Amino acid sequence: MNFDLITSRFPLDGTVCSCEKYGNGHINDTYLVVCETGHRYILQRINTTIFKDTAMLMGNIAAVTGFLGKKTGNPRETLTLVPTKEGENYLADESGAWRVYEFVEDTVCLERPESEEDFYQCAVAFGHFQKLLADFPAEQLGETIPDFHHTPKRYEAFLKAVEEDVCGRADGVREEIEFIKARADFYSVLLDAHARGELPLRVSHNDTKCNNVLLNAVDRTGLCVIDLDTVMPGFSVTDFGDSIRFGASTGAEDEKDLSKVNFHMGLYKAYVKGFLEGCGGSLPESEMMLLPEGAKMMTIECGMRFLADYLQGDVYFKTAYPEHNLVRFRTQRKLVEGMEASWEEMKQAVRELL
Ligand code: ADP
Ligand code: GN1
Ligand code: MG
Repeated sequence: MNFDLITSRFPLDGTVCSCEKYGNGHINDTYLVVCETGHRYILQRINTTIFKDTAMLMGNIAAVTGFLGKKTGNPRETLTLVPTKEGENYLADESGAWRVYEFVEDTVCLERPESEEDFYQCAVAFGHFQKLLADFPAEQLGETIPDFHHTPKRYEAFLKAVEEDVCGRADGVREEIEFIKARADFYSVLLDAHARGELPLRVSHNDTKCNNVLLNAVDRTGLCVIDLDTVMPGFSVTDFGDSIRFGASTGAEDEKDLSKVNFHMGLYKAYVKGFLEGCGGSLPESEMMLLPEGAKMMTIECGMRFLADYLQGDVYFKTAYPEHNLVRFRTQRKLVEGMEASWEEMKQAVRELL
């Protein structure tokens, strides 16, 4: 990859001194670019296999960051795109599609919350993000990955992967497959609630891991929501749920030792509190009572996506070793079991905080 050539197409602040791999995302290739002036940028090669319509994707991001920038009035509170020298919001060349963001300085980005307070702060940031976008004209947004959190369709895709078994891996994971199949009745509960009018479509983030929010390094308060590739119409409760899936666990998403992975009620409650505060009372009670369903749905959905990818030969998520996606599935299963075991307490926690 000729990084000099790529960076030379953006109006950066001085000569580039270094360009190095950065972060732990599973989808895009992210680099930290440092200029001689000390000015830093995030350079990303967009995964165009997954995000097939780059122009639509970048149109969404430009619209959302422009809207948030005007609303917050603080450049550190939202991502700032750096257009190319030609004024385009991304660069397409033979090595791929590239975009540049201003690096938001003096922040921390956590792979896992280090305390309930950290997690609470992430929740406030994502809840607030939802509130800020409540009056965004949703019809302007394209669906960057159609049916991204349509769990029944994810389940169909999973069953297809089992049936096709292109790598001959299915026999080794029969028990895991059964775990997903045993919960088939659950997968439509959010869409059913939507059909009944209890769960409206909103503008949502759809990938609310805590490493997709930057905390202010000085006081560790939530500052800036990042990774906007999947901002599209969606449900509030799945935004909540994806955070719980990733953050309300005592172990990493790819922890091999399952004794270290447990659903953590204290973290869950801290997140419920922060999310409700961040939303600022903008969401009705009937919708909020589905937060636990959102948490379990995102966890089992992600589990089936990991297992399907394992069966398909690891074609979607970046993996570091052959069983990586299977290991990831198993942590999600453990979390689902934990949620099922404390279901009433999860519901009660929402009731108490409403
Ligand atoms: P992916 O879609 O692959 O997860 P992200 O957009 O989340 O990629 O970026 C990967 C990581 O890079 C983030 O987790 C964060 O640590 C860092 N990052 C991304 N954008 C910025 C930014 N503008 N300022 C500071 N850090 C950033
Ligand atoms: C991917 O891009 P990243 O690493 O934040 C994925 C999410 C999954 C997550 C699992 C576009 O998120 O849906 O929940 O990995 N993003 C996409 O860690 O598929
Ligand atoms: Mg990310």
